[in-house]
Amino acid sequence: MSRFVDRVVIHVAAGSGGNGCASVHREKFKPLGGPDGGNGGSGGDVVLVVDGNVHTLLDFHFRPHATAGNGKQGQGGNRDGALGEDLVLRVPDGTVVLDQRGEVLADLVGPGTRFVAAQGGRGGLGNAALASKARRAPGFALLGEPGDARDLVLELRSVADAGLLGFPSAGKSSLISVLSQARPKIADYPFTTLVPNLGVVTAGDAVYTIADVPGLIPGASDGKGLGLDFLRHIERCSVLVHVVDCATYEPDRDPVSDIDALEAELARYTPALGGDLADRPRVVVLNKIDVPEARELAELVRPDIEARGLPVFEISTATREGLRELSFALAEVIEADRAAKPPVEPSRVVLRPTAVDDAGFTVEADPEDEGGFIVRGERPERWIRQTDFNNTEAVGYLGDRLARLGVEDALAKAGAVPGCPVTVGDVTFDWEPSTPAGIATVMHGRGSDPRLDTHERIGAAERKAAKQARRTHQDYTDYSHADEDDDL
Ligand SMILES: Nc1nc2c(ncn2[C@@H]2O[C@H](COP(=O)(O)OP(=O)(O)OP(=O)(O)O)[C@@H](O)[C@H]2O)c(=O)[nH]1
Ligand SMILES: [Mg+2]
Repeated sequence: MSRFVDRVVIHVAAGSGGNGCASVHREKFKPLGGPDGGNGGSGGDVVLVVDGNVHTLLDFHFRPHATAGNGKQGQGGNRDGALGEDLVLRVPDGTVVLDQRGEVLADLVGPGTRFVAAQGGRGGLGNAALASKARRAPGFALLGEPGDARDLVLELRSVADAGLLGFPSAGKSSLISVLSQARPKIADYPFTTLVPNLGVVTAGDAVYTIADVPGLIPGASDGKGLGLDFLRHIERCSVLVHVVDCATYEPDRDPVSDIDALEAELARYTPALGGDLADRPRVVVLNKIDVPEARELAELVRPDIEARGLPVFEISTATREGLRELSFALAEVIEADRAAKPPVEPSRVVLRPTAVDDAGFTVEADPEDEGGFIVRGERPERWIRQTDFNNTEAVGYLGDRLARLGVEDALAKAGAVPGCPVTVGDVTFDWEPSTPAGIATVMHGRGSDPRLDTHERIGAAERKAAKQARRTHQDYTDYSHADEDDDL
């Protein structure tokens, strides 16, 4: 028997981006023909996709680690590195993705619905792509970025329209077996059902799904019996069906107190998907009326239950009495609920909750380093990861980017003084606001690969850059925008 697993912790790691390449074109009579280093390929994503043929999270239980492919490095001759391969993980309909703290990141409903669980790192730009008017021959390339890596919790919350609730042995599995093609295990001992079963019911034109969850007993909310965990499988249901055993011999039970006991347990369950089970429509099924005493008891309690405003159906799964009426009545409630809800769009792409890009950054005093500052922000931190700190040109380029974003001004405003430590991501610099780029100390170094035959023209560009540097910061910012590489 295959095992049913409805909660797993998985570790997803996207691929890293490949490094960009710094290369100079060579030909027989033109040995230094300009930058031709290609870009690194982006790392592959780890993507979750709902597959209607997958019904359990069992696979992830055995293989909890998922890693996508790395992007390849760029090469000379303007050859870009290959993209890393995406890793696609197939999950059952109704899989909820949570982070380690229990926050819901995505609710995957409808076959084809996708969720990027870990985004691949960007490939670094090669020096060909980094060349611009002001920087004709960059002697550096950007590094590829690491891919996202995180731990996620996957929880299956079955997508069923009707959920069967009841004490053990009330006949829930028997009911699903006579209403649908599902064949769950049925036996006369309690807790026969250990995992939820789903069945598809056809009533006239209506087709709906019904879920049978393990039986509940008083104290379930304190972990008695199988506890309340399985209730997550009825969270999405349009209607809850109380299946009541009218033929039980247990002395202290009767249909009304059974319903009260289960309602008390239900009230202590908090649905993770929000909403409240209390306002979900309910239907009461009085089962086993093929037993004469049970029929009598059902007749007796029916008015009391109806007085609470609950529709009551007397049935026998053994003789199939009352089933047709019940199945049509459930269809009616479900159809009404479907009509009231916005339609679920299958193949809806669920985006990552954290924005890939935000324009902003913050500067704050470093609590651990007197006089130091920390710059936080998606872009500054990314740029740090892309920088090869062994290459002064690359560091200069980083300085330009940070200055253009306004980091320089913000640091000055926050009270940063020359030489104070500034941390961005996992790198700490000594702040040197002597050039408009601040952190950059090699303002003159950009675009001057000495191997290049165009170096005279570059000398001119260099002089222009130095002139720009003496201008006001505003002018400088405008000038730099010509590069249009903020988002690289
Ligand atoms: N006489 C009679 N017995 C029934 C009827 N429905 C179910 N039973 C019996 O009741 C017992 C329990 O039935 P199940 O369908 O396994 O009950 P359950 O609610 O799924 O029980 P758990 O899975 O343990 O929570 C079995 O022996 C069934 O044959 C009925 O309509 N009439
Ligand atoms: Mg059962």
